[in-house]
Amino acid sequence: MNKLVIITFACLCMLGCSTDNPTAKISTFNIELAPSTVNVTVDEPFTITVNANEKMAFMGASLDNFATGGLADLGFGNSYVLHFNFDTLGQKTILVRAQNSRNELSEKKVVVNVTRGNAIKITGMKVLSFYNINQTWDPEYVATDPNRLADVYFGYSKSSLNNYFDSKYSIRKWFVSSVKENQGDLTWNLTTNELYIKPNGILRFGLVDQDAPPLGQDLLNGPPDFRDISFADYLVSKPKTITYSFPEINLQFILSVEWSN
Ligand SMILES: [Ca+2]
Ligand SMILES: [Ca+2]
Repeated sequence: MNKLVIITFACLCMLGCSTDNPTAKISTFNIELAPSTVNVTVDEPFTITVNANEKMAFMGASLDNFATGGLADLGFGNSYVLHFNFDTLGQKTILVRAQNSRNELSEKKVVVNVTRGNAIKITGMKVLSFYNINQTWDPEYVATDPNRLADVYFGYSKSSLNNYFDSKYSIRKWFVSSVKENQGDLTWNLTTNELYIKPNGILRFGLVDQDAPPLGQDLLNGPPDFRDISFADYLVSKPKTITYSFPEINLQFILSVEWSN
């Protein structure tokens, strides 16, 4: 009787074990994410602390399910603080992935909701004048040919985090406009470009004549090939348009803005 029970038990065990790969190991490596907040406003910094149950050999974060970017090896240890800020509105899914020294992965996500707060929205741009406007910027054309005029586009830069691995900020490229060939109307409608910036932020502006890309000529007679503007003088009056003038380089442009309620 005892013999029969033992044999039956052995058969059950073999059946149970046969569905698993006997060489596969179940990973116990695990990370947990601790965000400082999940509700932020435009340009507001926040952190996500990544806590692991063993040392992280590689780690990275992604907003596009790691379609771009990868994992880095920066000596993360068992815990590491990631830094973020956003300037577009809505829900952002931040995926964090880590790997231990045995190539075992753990992945977690945080969903953050970005609201406008008191951010200004830049809705339009009109350039009234710039250095050597109406003059020849493309000398391959004769002086009577409209093609000699500048093919104008502008760029904005603003302060933002260098990357999510540390808390260092720098002035970084933010937006590049379409090109107005041979000056065109020098007017850009930006209402759909989601250009939000904190009222106390600095907006860096550049203006370029596009030649065969990536070549171009600075239209601000630099150096420097940019000008910094702020909204500090307009925080109370909140005008819908602001004219900025830099007479030394014949630069004048009108920014259309929408203030938050
Ligand atoms: Ca040119
Ligand atoms: Ca031209």
